[in-house]
Amino acid sequence: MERGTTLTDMIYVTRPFLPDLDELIPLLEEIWANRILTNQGPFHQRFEEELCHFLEAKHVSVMCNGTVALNAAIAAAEITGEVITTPYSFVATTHSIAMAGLTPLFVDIRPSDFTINPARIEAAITPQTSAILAVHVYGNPCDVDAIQAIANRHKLTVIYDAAHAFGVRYRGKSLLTHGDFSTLSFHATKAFNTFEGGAVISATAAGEKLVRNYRNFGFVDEVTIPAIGGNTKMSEFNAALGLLQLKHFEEVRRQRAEVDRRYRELLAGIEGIDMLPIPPQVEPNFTYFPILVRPEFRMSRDELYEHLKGYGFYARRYFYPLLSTLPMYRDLPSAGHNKLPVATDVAEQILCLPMYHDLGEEDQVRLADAIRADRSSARPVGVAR
Ligand code: T4K
Repeated sequence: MERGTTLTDMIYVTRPFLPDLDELIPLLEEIWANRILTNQGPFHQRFEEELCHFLEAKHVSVMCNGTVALNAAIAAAEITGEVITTPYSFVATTHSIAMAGLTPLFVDIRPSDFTINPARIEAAITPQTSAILAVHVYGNPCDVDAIQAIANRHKLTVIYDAAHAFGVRYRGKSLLTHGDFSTLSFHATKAFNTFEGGAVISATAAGEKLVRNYRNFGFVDEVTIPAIGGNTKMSEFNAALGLLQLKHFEEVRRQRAEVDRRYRELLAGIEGIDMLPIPPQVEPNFTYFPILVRPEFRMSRDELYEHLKGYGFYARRYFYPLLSTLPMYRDLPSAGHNKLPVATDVAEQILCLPMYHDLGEEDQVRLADAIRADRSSARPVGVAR
């Protein structure tokens, strides 16, 4: 049955795009025939080559997920001490700093696009600071020029967590061409998925070499292991799927753009509901559709979240709670919420609405009606309207 035609269907925040199984079978037959399942086999190699082309990047190293991509970039950057970062992200961002034995140093975000505020970075730098880990949150480009200028002045490494930024173009070119490293996630919930997967984009061949050594236990060759590494390789199955998904990406992006356009029309003019504008000179990938539920709206964000569930819409509070409030980070000197007023407010007001390629217009209209409806009028899922 088509999505949207049954009253018992829950609509989740996302639904992955999958190609026809028929398209995948020949690739699986190839894997079955040659029995190379992993360890940087032929599909892995082809996927990296095609990603280099598509992402306009010279050095792409695929990984088994976006979190280990962050781990690999941090290891390759040989960072020490403190890392300036945003508290407004998915938990993997801050955890990757802590897991490397480094200290996160939180800096507030900009109200315009929720990326780290470069005007706050310089004052936060201490003699222990060696890097900036910024996030292109929802695919919104960080202020890459200002960040690079600060990094150059203070000799800091720049890593972009670009988990949300696959295929995003900024000022006519790939957003992933900035910084020393950028990391991607190809998780099922992303605009481009390989079920699980990720990648590190390195600015230099030397950086790429270190990332790739990390990916394979630190091996350089059979008997040379100069550094500590993990096993963060992508399997041949995921790489083959990635090659196939790449063929469909632009069509999926077009479909998502249409869903985004409809939301902007349907939600315009609701008092207390703010949508984030698409930033200038950006070609987005439309992975998320965040709204802010302002105090002027007649329900709180959490009330609206529950209210929408009553209508069968499972929106998500990406990103709440703020990472600086988590038990392992909240005692850090940089974590005080008086130092992070913008991020604190945004985390309290954010709600990401369902966003995926084949979200139907009928469902979007129902969702917009539910946002307009009274709290008392919520109907349990499955009850005929
Ligand atoms: N950096 C940033 C900025 C990130 O946002 C992320 C991940 C990372 C780093 C780390 O990358 P990875 O290591 O994950 O590659 C999800 C994702 O698991 C996570 O990848 C993502 N960010 C984060 C923002 O969201 P959950 O726990 O909210 O996902 P879950 O399982 O509740 O899924 C949401 C909805 O999607 C479900 O209600 C239904 C739908 N769904 C989900 C899955 C997994 C499907 O339809 N099919 C599926 O297979 O974390």
